[in-house]
Amino acid sequence: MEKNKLITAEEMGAPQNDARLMLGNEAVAQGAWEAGVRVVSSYPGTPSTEITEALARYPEVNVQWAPNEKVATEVTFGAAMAGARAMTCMKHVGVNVAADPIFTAAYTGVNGGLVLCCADDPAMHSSQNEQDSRYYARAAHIPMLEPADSQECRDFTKLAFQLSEELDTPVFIRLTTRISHARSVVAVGERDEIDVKPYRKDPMKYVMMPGMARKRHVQVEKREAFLAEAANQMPVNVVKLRDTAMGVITSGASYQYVRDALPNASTLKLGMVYPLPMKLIASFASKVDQLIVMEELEGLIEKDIKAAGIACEGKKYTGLQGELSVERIRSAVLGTPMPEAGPEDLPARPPVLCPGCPHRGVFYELNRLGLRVMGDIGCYTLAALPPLSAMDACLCMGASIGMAGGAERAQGKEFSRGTVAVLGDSTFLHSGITSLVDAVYNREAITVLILDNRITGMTGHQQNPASGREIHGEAAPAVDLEQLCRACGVEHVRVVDPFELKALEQVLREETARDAVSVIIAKRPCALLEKTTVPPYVIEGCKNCGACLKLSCPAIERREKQVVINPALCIGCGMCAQVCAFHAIREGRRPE
Ligand SMILES: Cc1ncc(C[n+]2csc(CCOP(=O)(O)OP(=O)(O)O)c2C)c(N)n1
Repeated sequence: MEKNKLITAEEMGAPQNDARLMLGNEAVAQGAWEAGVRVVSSYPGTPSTEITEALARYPEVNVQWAPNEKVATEVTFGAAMAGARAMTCMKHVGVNVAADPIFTAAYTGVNGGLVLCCADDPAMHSSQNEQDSRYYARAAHIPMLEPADSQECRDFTKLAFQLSEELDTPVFIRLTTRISHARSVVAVGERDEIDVKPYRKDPMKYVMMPGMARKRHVQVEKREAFLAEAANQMPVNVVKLRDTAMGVITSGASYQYVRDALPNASTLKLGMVYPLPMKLIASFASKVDQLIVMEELEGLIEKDIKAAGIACEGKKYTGLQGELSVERIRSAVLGTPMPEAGPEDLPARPPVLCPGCPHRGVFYELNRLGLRVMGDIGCYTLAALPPLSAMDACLCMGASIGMAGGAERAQGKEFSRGTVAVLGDSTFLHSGITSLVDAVYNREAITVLILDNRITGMTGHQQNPASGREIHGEAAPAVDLEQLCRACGVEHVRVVDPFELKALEQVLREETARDAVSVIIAKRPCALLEKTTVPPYVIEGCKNCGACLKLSCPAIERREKQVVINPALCIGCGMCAQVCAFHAIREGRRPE
């Protein structure tokens, strides 16, 4: 770790010969490509997914989907240890899954650069919580960079690889939804073809038994102290003195809001949010009359500044929840009234399962049979909403099976006769398998329903190990879910077509009645994956009983007093015809 080797402003910008309008996520991919990344392994998760998808378009990079974030991190760690620049990308909750290898990779360090890109989702646009990944950087003692626009996404990613190799550590890039999914102009450069470094056996560095790990921990502390000092000079942390009556310390998307809301305020924009440049902060604080910290989610930076004995305020203005905005900052700091919210009488438009979604019939039957549903994360979580209303709990990816098992231990086996654990194919492969093994091993009587729609639907159709294709769309070996469940020791495995409601009901009744673990695989491709050739259904002789509306199909509408099928939306799955007691719904005629 030679001090003079740390990055200069010119190096950060690199030679630039082209400018493009890019999503933050695309710019991260561009930066990684320019930095000579060779191996990328990720698990999809909004708002991070497009980074890996964009990287898959660069032929020089070996890009793969992994079954989960832990595997992805281990694969990229292995690649970095073996000398290649490598990167893994995930959403914030993915870091929880990957935390085990991440914490110890901070001890071993790397050979080729290793970048861990995590995208947080303040306001939970598509997440189950608002956790702040900056805590991970602190807890694992890993440096963290936070870009504030697409240009910085590209620049900071290049810098992250450089820092990783210079300092022998993984480096985090932290994004948030507004940085990942906003477009701005990016000056791009050429790819640096960085050679793969030689592989060197070095058990003292890479075998983390207590004796070795204790020595490496000393290195971690030294590295952190060095970087905390170097951070004071790093060009990613930028002071702009304007009116010195007010100074704002901020980073990422919050910086953009601050510039609009408080254009005259002096700013310290932190490009590195861990470790913090405390001397630079102290110097900035000494130049302004009032010091404010504007950060989304937790008040980490504010706490550290206060702990250093520097007076500042932050969370008193904004609280811990949701995204900041120009209006929110103006209102909190300047007392400007918040703009009026939109009209309150607008009808709510909750998201719904697509027309023809194979999950629909499953939840319709689960509701009808009055079964308790231990749910999971995927498109099917939407079935928690009325009228399907078929979910009792949803915690995190893969949790459904464990929750059903725990409930059985609390309530007894009889409880499992009225309970089903439901999860998708990607989620089962992500983190459901081990819980299934647990259920068999501990002689539970739970019923597991795997919704095998041959794709990772929720995050926008990524391939997975059961889909038979890899990230580039090429054929790949497909995990046989039926065989896999049998190999886990499940004796009762049934495969059903979720469009066949009667058969589905029968199988549900039989399998929930068992005294042993059983698995039902509801197998039918996602409605957006395979277009049906069936003509839209029509309603004739409707008795207006509303039974078909309980399917919650967007193609079935009540227009004034009449229930009709919208031919532009109907894909002809025929489930509505099955639930109509009056046989008033039938296949329409193919257009001439
Ligand atoms: C740990 C973690 N990683 C990633 C995600 C993002 N995510 C939400 S659902 C989902 C997968 C859904 O796929 P699948 O289980 O096949 O169900 P589908 O949406 O296709 O019905 C993913 C990757 C997440 N919520 N948590």
